[in-house]
Amino acid sequence: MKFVDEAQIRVEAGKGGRGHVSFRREKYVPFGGPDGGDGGDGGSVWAVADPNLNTLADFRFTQVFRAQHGEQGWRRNCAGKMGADLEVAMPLGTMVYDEGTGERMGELTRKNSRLLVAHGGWHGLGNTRFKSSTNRAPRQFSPGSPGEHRDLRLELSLMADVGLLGMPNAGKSTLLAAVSAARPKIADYPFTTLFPQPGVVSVSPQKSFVMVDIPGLIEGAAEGAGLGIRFLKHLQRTRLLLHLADLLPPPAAGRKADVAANIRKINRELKKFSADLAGREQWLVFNKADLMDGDEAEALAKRIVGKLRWKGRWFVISAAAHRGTQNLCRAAQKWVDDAQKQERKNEQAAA
Ligand SMILES: Nc1nc2c(ncn2[C@@H]2O[C@H](COP(=O)(O)OP(=O)(O)OP(=O)(O)O)[C@@H](O)[C@H]2O)c(=O)[nH]1
Ligand SMILES: [Mg+2]
Repeated sequence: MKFVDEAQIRVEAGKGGRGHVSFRREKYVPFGGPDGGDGGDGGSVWAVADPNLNTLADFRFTQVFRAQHGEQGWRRNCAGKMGADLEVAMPLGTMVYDEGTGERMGELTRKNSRLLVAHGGWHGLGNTRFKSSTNRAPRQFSPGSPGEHRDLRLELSLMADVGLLGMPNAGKSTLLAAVSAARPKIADYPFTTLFPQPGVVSVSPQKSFVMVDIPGLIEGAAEGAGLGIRFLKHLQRTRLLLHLADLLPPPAAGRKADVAANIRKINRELKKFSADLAGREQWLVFNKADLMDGDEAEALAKRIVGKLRWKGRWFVISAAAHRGTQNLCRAAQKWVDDAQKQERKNEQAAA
């Protein structure tokens, strides 16, 4: 399926049903009085988070969503039926904007989050409501009010705890495939991955986190080189970045590849996109260790870390041979859990 992370839709709530005008007509009851019932409220439109979706692609086909109108009132003081609400399923991480005012209406950050995007119209009143001591046979009623209509702009920024970052061919998709049920495309040419893909990493039956794979970055991406940097927005909500680096990259432009320089290049592009993201917790993950002897890979990684004066954590793995991947995921899970705990504490302190 094509990945789409922006969409425009129109939502129309139902209008309220109008009130009814009628009078009791029964045998032996003269001057029966008014008995017109109220209309029903119009249905509202809700945006609802659906964890099974991860793209806004469906909105290319359906763009208008209408909730039901309320029914009109009936005689014998029977109220009209309310219009049914309409729920529009959207992926977790969807931000909803009112296109007319530019106002941000909210975002769907949790499973089952619901956001009212168009309020249904109010019901009209039947003539019974207008009865008074001076007007015993009112013919007034009120029409229902119209439901809200809105043009919405939807923006998706995937909800993931851990983001993968790195040059094309570093093995990002191979890592995601090794540790989750996701099946991203893997190939030995650059820019195999064309859109972000999340996967759930289950470290134990009770513990899991979401990892997102994005297209590779190259020098000049901020200026549009390669696939650009717009996909970095899908890392914005992550708590941890895993920066994958190929330990044995092919020579570039006739010169011996320099892993440390590659890592610096990626981080420069990251900074151009967002200082916030550049400051996020980042671990270096040296991949393709299977192409060397065990000790050699470790020693090479150590030299690169030294050259970079890297203060953060680093790992040596082989995504293809599933070596070191479990250990990496367990460490990532612990980091995510601790970050979550800390966030909850901060929220409590603020409340
Ligand atoms: N030997 C070896 N090859 C690997 C390893 N991990 C990935 N590869 C190979 O490296 C190539 C690129 O892997 P991908 O996972 O597609 O790389 P990527 O980082 O997702 O690349 P893009 O999507 O283009 O950004 C493929 O041919 C993989 O089979 C590894 O641990 N060892
Ligand atoms: Mg890939």
